[in-house]
Amino acid sequence: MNAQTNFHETWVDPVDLCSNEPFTWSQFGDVQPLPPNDFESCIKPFEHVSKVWLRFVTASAADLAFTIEPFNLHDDIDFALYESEEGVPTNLVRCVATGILMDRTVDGQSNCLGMTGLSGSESDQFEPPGCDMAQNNFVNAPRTSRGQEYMLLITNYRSTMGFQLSWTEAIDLGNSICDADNNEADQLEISVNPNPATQNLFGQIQSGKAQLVNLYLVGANGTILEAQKTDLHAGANDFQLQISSYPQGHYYIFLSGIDGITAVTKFEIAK
Ligand SMILES: [Ca+2]
Repeated sequence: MNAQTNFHETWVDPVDLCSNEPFTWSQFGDVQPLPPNDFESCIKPFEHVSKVWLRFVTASAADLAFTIEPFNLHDDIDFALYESEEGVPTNLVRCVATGILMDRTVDGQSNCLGMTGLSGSESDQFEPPGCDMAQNNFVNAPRTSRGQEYMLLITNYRSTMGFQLSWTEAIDLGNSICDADNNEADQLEISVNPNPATQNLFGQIQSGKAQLVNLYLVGANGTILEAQKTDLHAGANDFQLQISSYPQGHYYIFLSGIDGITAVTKFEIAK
């Protein structure tokens, strides 16, 4: 890319959210463009190691409230919410950059790590970088109008582990930007039992098409414990994992399919 490149041209590959189901991003990987200098975002280039852009359209007026929960609960997730038009940000509306101060311990700054989001109980619109006792990870949930498009930049300062975004007020998403993506062939879902498990974990994967996926067993701290490639056929696919050698605790299974489709489930090992 040279200096003459219009940054907008590099922005047209966000992940489109087409429903109000919780959205999971299993692991940051793609290098995505930074926010342009046009906007006084509170997120600066040195403030993160990984990032992803999401895009959505509100189908009706709603309070735009969500939580973003990092899978690694000590991660520092920041975000910037922009109004946008056809994939081009036009107005920065909310920004959260709270994060730990490096000369202090993580334990004393838990109010600046972990879950973040938009909340109706907040009145501030921006949380600057840094951490003091007056700061938290939440800013005001804006009222949105029907048909408004948004782009949401989500960054992770501490790791490439992913997150789950959950809508916490009633909201309908989706319109023409989703028609091409809202395809049954993109279905990928995973469930496991028993939970908690002790010896063997039995799982079922629902896939909208035949595909080769990567399956990861991940510890609560984000460590990948096992990785395997699994050939799925369209429909229900059973699998089994021997988990007796792992200590008691919480674990995740991540699936990463072709086309960037992912699925995740959380379970517990009990002794
Ligand atoms: Ca706040």
